[in-house]
Amino acid sequence: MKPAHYVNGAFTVAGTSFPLRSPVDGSLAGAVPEAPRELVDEAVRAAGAGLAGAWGEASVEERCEFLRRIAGGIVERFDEFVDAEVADTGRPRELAATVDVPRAIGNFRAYADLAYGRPERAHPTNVPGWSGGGRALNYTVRRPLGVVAVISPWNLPLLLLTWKVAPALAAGNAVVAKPSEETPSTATLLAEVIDEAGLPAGAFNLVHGRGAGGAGEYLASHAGVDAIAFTGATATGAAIMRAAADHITPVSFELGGKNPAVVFADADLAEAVEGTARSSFTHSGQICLCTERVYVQRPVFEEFVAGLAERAGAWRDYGPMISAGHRDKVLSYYRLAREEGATVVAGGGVPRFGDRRDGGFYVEPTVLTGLPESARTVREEIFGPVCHVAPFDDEEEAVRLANDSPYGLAATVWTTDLSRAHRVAPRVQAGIVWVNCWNLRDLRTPFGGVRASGIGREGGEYSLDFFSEPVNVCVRI
Ligand code: NAD
Ligand code: 6OD
Repeated sequence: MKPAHYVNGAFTVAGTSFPLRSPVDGSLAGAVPEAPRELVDEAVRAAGAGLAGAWGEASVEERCEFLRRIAGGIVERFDEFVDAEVADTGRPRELAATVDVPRAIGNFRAYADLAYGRPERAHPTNVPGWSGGGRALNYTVRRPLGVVAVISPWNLPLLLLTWKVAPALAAGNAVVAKPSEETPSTATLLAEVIDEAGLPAGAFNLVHGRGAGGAGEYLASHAGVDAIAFTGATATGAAIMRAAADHITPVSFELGGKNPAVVFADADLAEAVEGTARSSFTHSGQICLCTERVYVQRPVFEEFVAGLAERAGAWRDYGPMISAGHRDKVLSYYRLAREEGATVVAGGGVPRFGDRRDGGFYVEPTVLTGLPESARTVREEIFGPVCHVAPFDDEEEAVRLANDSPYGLAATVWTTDLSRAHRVAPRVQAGIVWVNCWNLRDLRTPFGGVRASGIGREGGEYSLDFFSEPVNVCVRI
């Protein structure tokens, strides 16, 4: 798959390019075109023209039909999408085939259903007051925001891109997407599928390139962009917010996390160990929802740590870090943890496979203990297959520790005490709290974080709310 831009219904590789490396063995895997400013301008112009033309005139029924066609197009080219996602990220094939690509299909189907079934509101009015009061019918219609920039990360490239593109299109916006420079391939395939689905020119545009100093930064500060939906690092969110400030551009932000898991002594321990291993090591910890802080009630602390260390040691078929740079960042935290006084109970280094993967960007699943809560390793997002486990004594302490973070994206509570689950879960300061499970997703539910983990909520009607604005019409009757 050769990455290409898609602007105003045409593919191009205009501009310079930079090399793409396979995270599996570090080999040269291709080249990513960097969209020059003129091409970003053209994409934004095309999106605006699309809104003024056929795409803007499409009814909600027609838009939803396009979304279903896009879902069908991904189904038809399922294996190509899986291959491309595996090639860019090195993730296990099973993950791409059971999570990433099915979720992309699910995202388009879900928003076709949700947008089509969405009611508008009416308020029959009979009030005294200004202008003599009187009877009126108020009704509220939602109109699209306009040209939406979608800027997405490398960790779940297709899933997170379509999670924004689908509701943005469903609500009637035109999109200019800028995927991560590390993972351009499935975005290009998506553009092909959208082209084959016959969306009017300008409705969807794709520009590749870097973030800071590249196409991403230029797009975020563009006067022609009416809203920005961004998923990525908190520091990048801050930079985008500054760029958006000049034009008062609304933003929806899904940012970083340092997610806690709280394991009570009454939990099904085997389930809690297995669930925590999954939540810390799946996709080598490169999911924003992954657990990096684990708090375990003291009576079961030793047994839990031993169980988790065993699972970490036995963890197989894991993918690499996305890049040499990210591998180095994660390894720098493995070193820092030791300097800060951690006990490394599992992992902590680089695995040796005896095959081409030894040239790749792998790190070992790692379990740490013994650090104070003030340690940088416990406070900063690492985004690798690593967690720190600490003991606690009672419910109050567990809630305090879980909430002692600048972030607040997701949390997991393990307990068999139903009352405790309902007491603790709402007190955890995170946008998503799972009880006795992790990453169990229903696309209608609100998704997002508090504090440094984001602004706003996506998912179901929450996404449709962000990607549209209500207009009230008051008719005297
Ligand atoms: P990143 O912030 O480095 O990059 C994300 C995207 O932003 C890329 O497309 C990049 O090119 C672009 N970008 C970078 N700098 C930019 C700038 N100044 N202006 C405009 N665009 C810019 O993030 P990443 O390394 O790709 O992803 C990992 C991070 O994303 C982690 O912090 C992770 O927690 C977070 N994340 C959060 C969620 C969530 O739902 N909360 C989901 C996935 C990832
Ligand atoms: O499941 C989702 O909808 C979602 N947005 C997941 C985000 C994962 C972050 O890496």
